[in-house]
Amino acid sequence: AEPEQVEVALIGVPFDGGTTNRAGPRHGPREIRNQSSMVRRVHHATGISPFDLVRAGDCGDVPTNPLDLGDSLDKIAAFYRRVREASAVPLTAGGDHLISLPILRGIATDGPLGMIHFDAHSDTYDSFFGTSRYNHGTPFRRAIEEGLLDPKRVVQIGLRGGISDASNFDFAKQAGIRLIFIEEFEARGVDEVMAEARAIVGEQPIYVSFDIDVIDPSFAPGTGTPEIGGITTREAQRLVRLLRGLDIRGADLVEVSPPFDQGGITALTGATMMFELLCVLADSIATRRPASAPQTMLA
Ligand code: NNH
Ligand code: MN
Ligand code: MN
Ligand code: MN
Repeated sequence: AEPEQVEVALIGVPFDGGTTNRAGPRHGPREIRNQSSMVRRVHHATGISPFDLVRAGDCGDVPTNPLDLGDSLDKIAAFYRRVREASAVPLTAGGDHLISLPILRGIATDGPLGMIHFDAHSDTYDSFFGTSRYNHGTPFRRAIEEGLLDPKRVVQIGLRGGISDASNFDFAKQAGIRLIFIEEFEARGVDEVMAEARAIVGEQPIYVSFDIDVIDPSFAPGTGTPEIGGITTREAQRLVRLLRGLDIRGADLVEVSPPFDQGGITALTGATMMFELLCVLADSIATRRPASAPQTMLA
């Protein structure tokens, strides 16, 4: 589909990141698509199909340039600007988490967004892999510096990696991000954590970023930086379902790395979580849409 034809644009960004060309997350969108036929089309929790609520269509992969990081970021941002101009909401399969930066450059055109970010890592390093400022581990530092995110409306949930170099957490805390480490998550539980997250982001527009490595490697081994002691798939589903009602302007599911996957389990987990995100996005769009707008199905 073209972005102009849909309300939810499903998009693949097959991109590995900047410094390394080690093939990994670039294969994520393909394997997530391969698994998506396994994913049920009617939501267990609501009994409603998102495809009955919104026009959602696969807009294909954004072409990137493995040999030129800056060119890749420009191509991604330009594609999402077009999606934004078409008033479609992008739901992205990654790809290295760095892709969230050019996605935000494309869609945060009316001022900074809030964000609910599920991840084992904060991804707020100043640089990673030597000196590069545009790389794996850095997207949300850059997004805050560029005014794409309002850090006081950002919540990170599930953190447990990168403890040996705490500099990224220092930045995140000073910026005003609410960091919820896995120990606090375990102590308080899904519902209480999400009630707080919803209160922090409020009713203003937000972005949702879901790094597959927030889930325990027993359910999602196929990722570049697995961290034990993660959340279960059942907790992940409940977390995403509790986004319902928020004003979500875009979402991504990143860091599925098929070369490290076991029997496609990570791609299945990723495809299922994308379906959960689609259900929430469809509900968000349908409840905000003027009653007169036409609805046609395009699955
Ligand atoms: N592994 C690094 C850390 O310790 C950078 C982040 N890596 C990620 N982020 N996979 O999601 O924080
Ligand atoms: Mn992570
Ligand atoms: Mn990440
Ligand atoms: Mn990651």
